[in-house]
Amino acid sequence: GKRAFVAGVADDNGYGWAIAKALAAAGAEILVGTWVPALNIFETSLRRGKFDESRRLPNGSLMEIIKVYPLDAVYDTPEDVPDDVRTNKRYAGASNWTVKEVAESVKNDFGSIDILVHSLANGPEVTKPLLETSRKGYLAAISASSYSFVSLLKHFLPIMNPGGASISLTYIASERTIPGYGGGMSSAKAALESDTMVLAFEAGRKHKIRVNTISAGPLGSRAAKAIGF
Ligand code: ZID
Repeated sequence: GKRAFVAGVADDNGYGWAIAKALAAAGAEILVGTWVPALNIFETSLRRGKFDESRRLPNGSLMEIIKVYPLDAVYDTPEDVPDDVRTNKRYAGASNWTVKEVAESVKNDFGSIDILVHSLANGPEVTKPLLETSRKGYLAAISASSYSFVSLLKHFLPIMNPGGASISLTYIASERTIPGYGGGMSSAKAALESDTMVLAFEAGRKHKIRVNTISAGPLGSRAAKAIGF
């Protein structure tokens, strides 16, 4: 069977959860990466059976999440983590959650994966028009929503089996003006789409790994509700 790592699952309402379910239904083993500040509530809910109804697969069985890895995809190595984050009480309880460390943990636990899913984005100023977006907000959107994929692929590639695939989720606001998708999020999706082409070339040549992105339709996820979409 195939093994998938799905980055960006913190509840049962988003694309990451739905993709994990589809992969599980097709027989894949599921590992997830959950944003550190959301880790506790996700693991508690999972343990208490709050997601059992939505874990149901077409054959009647329940999706098994083999392991939940804490992840913050805006940090590549422990050296990149600023002190205020490291000591923040929402982060202090977890460890090894930078991208490099998560890839190392998955390698130590399972050796390899076949499928890498990037289903995460964050734009702190998404409700602001681009004209009112700060440099800090713009760069934060790019860091969390675009470079996070470059970093995940870079660090997971060495443990991906040849013939494997990676995928991310984008939005058409990258190529058409969609008011309300601000804060540099439209820019971040444009970067993600361009990077998909370049990374497909590089990862395809070097490791026989496919790189694709899907332009998603509307889904009432936590992220979408936060921007009133
Ligand atoms: P979600 O909240 O379920 O997933 C986002 C996840 O990212 C959450 O679990 C966060 O905890 C996690 N996260 C945030 N920052 C970090 C970080 N630094 N490190 C690790 N994890 C982090 O929302 P979702 O399912 O909507 O989002 C998944 C992907 O789908 C994102 O790339 C979205 O941009 C993309 N997407 C979603 C939608 C949508 O409708 N939900 C659309 C397009 C793309 C869209 O906005 N018409 C109007 C709007 C849209 C489509 C059509």
